[in-house]
Amino acid sequence: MGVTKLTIIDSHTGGEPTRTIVSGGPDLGTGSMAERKQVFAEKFDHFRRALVNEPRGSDVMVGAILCEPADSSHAAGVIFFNNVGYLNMCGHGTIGVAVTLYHLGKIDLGKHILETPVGLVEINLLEPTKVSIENVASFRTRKDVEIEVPHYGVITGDVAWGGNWFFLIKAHNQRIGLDNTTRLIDFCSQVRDTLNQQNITGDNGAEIDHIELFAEPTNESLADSQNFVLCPGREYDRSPCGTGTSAKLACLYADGHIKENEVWRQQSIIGSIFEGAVTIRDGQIVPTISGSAFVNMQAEVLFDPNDPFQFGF
Ligand code: PYC
Repeated sequence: MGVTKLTIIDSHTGGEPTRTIVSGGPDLGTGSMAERKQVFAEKFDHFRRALVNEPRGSDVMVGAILCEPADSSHAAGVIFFNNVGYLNMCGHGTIGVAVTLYHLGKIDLGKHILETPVGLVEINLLEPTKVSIENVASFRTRKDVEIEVPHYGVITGDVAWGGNWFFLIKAHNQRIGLDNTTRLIDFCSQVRDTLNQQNITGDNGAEIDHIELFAEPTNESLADSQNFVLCPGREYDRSPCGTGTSAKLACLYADGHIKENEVWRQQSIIGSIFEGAVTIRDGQIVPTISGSAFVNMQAEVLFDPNDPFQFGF
């Protein structure tokens, strides 16, 4: 019986997993990563479901597919996805992909360019497990937006882009803690639903699909802030979220709370930390995010045509 095989490498970045398809994935053509993301979604969505959804995956899994870059001087192209769809960019995922490429012997320590659906990202592999990424330019589009959230009252937040669209909330009366995630997920989901209902969006009507809450860090000598990030779907980021930290840095810089090259340490709900800073280039805020990732599994995925759930559910 014919069984198709593909190879994946799993890694985690500050506790958040990335499952990278390194061979045997679908042929997405030779266009830009934005075009190939479209092809993936339209023709090969069953690969996404198979890799990150049950029974092989779980709701928390973020997937990545390595592609031949459109420009051969770049290290690779990458498209990120999760249990409900596709991500524009993914900071923890980029750090995971960087250590995966090193593990495969495809890159050396030092700087390399990755192509993503939203533009070029520079990865700097400082050590085999320590990576700094220069993200796409990040910016805030709206400050102090007030929304009335059912059961929770009036909530104020900022709309910002860090490679994905975020609603960032400082005052929320929620306790950030691993024993409180059910309530945090409910609160953030209600915020996201309210933004959708009120047609509060990112640029060009883009859905704000990530909600980010901030609190004091558990230890001020280790971090400047702790966050909770609800990702598209109903799972939360175990890492401090690279695109969320980028959006935060854009807000901090716009408010004059950080200067160029000043380090901001963002702690996740599980205590992992990213360090971030911004530089200003051609008037744009360009964030750099640093963190660690570890490769923790390599596997061959088997598709058995007799298995009714071979492509997940
Ligand atoms: O690190 O940017 C990130 C991210 C987005 C969704 C999950 N992680």
